[in-house]
Formats: sequence, C-alpha cells, structure tokens
Amino acid sequence: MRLSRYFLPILKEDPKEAEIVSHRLMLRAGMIRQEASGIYAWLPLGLRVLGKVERIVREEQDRTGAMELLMPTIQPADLWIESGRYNDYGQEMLRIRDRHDRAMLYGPTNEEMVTEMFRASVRSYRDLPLNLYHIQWKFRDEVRPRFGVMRSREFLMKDAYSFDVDKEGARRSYNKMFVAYLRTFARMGLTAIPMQADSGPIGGDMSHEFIILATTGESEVFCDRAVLDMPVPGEDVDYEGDLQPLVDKFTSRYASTDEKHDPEEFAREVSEDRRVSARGIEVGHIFYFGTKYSEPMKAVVAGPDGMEKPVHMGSYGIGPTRLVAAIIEASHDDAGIVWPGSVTPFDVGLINLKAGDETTDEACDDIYGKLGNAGVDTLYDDTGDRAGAKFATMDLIGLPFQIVVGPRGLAGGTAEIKVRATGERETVSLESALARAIEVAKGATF
Ligand code: 5CA
Repeated sequence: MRLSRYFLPILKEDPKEAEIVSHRLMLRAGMIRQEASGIYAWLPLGLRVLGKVERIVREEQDRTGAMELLMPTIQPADLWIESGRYNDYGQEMLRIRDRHDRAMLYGPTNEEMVTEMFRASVRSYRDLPLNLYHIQWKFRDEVRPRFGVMRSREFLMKDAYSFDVDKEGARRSYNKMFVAYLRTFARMGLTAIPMQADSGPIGGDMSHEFIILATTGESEVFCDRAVLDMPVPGEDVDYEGDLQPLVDKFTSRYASTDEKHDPEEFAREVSEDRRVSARGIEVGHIFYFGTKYSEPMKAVVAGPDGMEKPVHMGSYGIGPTRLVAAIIEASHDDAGIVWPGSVTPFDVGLINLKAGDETTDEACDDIYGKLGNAGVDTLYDDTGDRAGAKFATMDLIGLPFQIVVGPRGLAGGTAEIKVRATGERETVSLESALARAIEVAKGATF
C-alpha cells in the first residue's frame, strides 16, 4: 500500500478526550474515529488489526471443534421474555420498535437466540457435544462508556455457546474454551490470567475472567507470579483428551480480582517475592450456567434412556475490539504503538527519504514490488513529507520492521533497517534489507 493513496488521518496533537494511552494512540494513528458517545468507526489501519485479531480468535475456536455461524444483531424481544431476562437486563439494553410496533432489541449477547436455534433442530444426546459461535457486533448502553473501544457501547464480541447432555460434558466443553483462550491471547503477545469470577447477569456457577495486566486496567488484580510464568499449551494440544489437569494447573495458584481478594489468604499462600498486585483488563469471560436458559425455553434432548432433559449450556465471550486496545496498552513506548507481528496492520514500513528523485523512487519501487511478490504486507511511504515526520509516523503506527531508503545510502548500495520494538538500527545492503524483512514477516505468522 502506498501511503500517498492510503486513508490514514494521523493526528499531530494528543486528543484531549483520551485518558488512556491506547485510546490516545488509536486516535492519533488514525485507527478509529468516534461517531457518537461509545460508538466508533474503524478506519483502514484499525480494521486491518481488528481483522487479524478476529482471525486468531476464529482459528483457535475452530481448533476446538466449535463451529462458526452468524446470528443477527437485531433480536425479537419475545425470546427474552421467554427466558425471563427482558426486564432484568434494564437500561443497558437498547430497545427498539419496528413499524408494526413489535418490540425488538439490539443484542447485548445471544444466549436466548442460540437456545432457540438449538431447540428447533437438536433432539438427541447423539448430536452433542455442540459448540456454536459467532463474531458479531453487540450493543450495551453502558452508563459510562470510556477509554475508546475499551469500554464502548457498540463493540465486537466473539461469543460461543456450548451444549452438553450433562454437567460432566459441559465441564469438558468449558475446559476446551479455557485452553483455547490461553492460546488465543498468547498468540497476540498477551499474558492472560484466568481468574475465578462472578457470573453476573449471565448466571451460572462456574466462571472465569481472563485478565491481562496493564497499569490503566479497570480492575485490581492480585496473583501469584507463577501464574504469569506458566507455559501456554502449544499447537499440539489435544482437545479430545482430558484437559482437566491442565486447567487445574492454571487455576491452582492464587489469582483474584478486588471483589474476591482476601489479603490474609494471599499472604498465607503466596510468598512475598511472588506476590503481584497490579491492575488488569478483562479481555475474555467464560461461563457455565447449566440449564438456566434451556429450562424456561424448553431446549431439551433425549438421553440414552430416552428421557428428555434440558440441555447443559455454557457461554464464552472475547472482545476483539477491546483486545486491540488491550494489546496497545501492553505494547507501546513514548513514540507510539509497537505491534506484535501476529496482529500488525502491515509487516513492513518502507520509507522513501527523497520521493520524486528518480534513483530513490526506482530503488523503493523495486523493493516494494519484491516484498509484495514475497507476500509481505508493506506500507510504502512515498509522500513528499520531511524525513522527521516520516520517521515519527512509522513509529507511531508501530509496524515491527522498517526499511529506510535515501540517496546517500543508495550511492553505496545500502539502506537502513530498524526494528521497532528494540529501536535497533543497522545499515545493510539492499539485498539483506529485503531478506531480513521477509524473514521477520514470515516469522510473525503462526
Ligand atoms: N454472554 C457472555 C459470554 S458470550 C457475555 O456477554 N460475557 S461478557 O459480558 O463478559 O462479555 C464478553 C467480553 O466482551 C468481555 O470479556 C469483553 O472482552 C467484551 N466486552 C464486554 N463489554 C464490553 C464493552 N462495553 N466494550 C468493549 N468490549 C466489551
């Protein structure tokens, strides 16, 4: 992509409304634009990152055997009246009337709808276990939308729903999601801490939040450092095998948010050198709630004995839009964003220091073409801006690897390369600049 043709509305000044670094950097880097309170448009650069986050989420869900579908954003109120949640949900729910005066709503979550789909077509325990998920926009009329896409009113959610014949089966489904979540966040360069949680308006008696540490996080977190150092399961994880020991390992150490935190227990169970008290951001939340929806909504399956019983369910949420902000909170410096390779909007930034100069243009076009042929996503700064401004923009938008080409270096057949994360720069031949860029880009794809 040529920067001269790209829609990248960079802000020179810090926007006043942004209280936290990810919000400030997302606005400054031209990733998002606020269209109403808590409602954002995703601009081309931001959308690229969001797409990569979604892809990782999708791949890890699919790996467990969960199946993607797409439910609508607008739901009939009837379903929620059936489950008994229509009144409970209160003012967070955006209620709408259509032209026939039918009560509708913009979905804040989809337990009811997926239960309705299930009961319409599944009859037997033989069709279980089943896990259906979608990645869809949600609306929650939050009292205090803030921090940009971190706590917005309209946001993207991956929500998965599991169906099992009994609690034991449901636990196996829960464990699969638990492990998939660890892998999902690790692939984005994040260390997520699973914490036992209250299940709130979703209901149920088994629930974990996945929290990543960040100084600007909304919740207070206390945990054993060992939880942070635990190795995340690799690609070879066997989702058909028994995942309980793995889940137990992750949940055996002390980890708590402020509501549940017991300082005495913390002091007793965790030696002083291992105590972490920090702030965190919830990026995922999983629930087992048994028959809370299947019972009132009569979603039943016949067991091996022919007896019909309400199906046991769980739901599993991840916020891709929030994750983009969370990744920035975890990975930035004074100059801007530092993207992990797995979610970077472009792999490489190519800077032409003298656009309009025939030799420099030619050399850059050549590198740009070759990177493209090698499948490396490149943002090519071919604009006439000052060198300083170009460097600042590249650092701000955080591409992992930069190639800087100018007439002086070219005279000796060289370019400068820069690794964004370390700031390390090196003057190398054009061939090795290209080779290094390709190597870095390939290394980033899992
Ligand atoms: N039905 C369940 C699980 S599918 C559910 O709704 N869970 S939730 O309320 O915990 O939300 C799931 C995830 O969505 C959260 O972990 C968070 O990552 C994201 N999320 C929730 N509210 C917001 C919000 N206002 N802005 C951005 N992301 C949000």
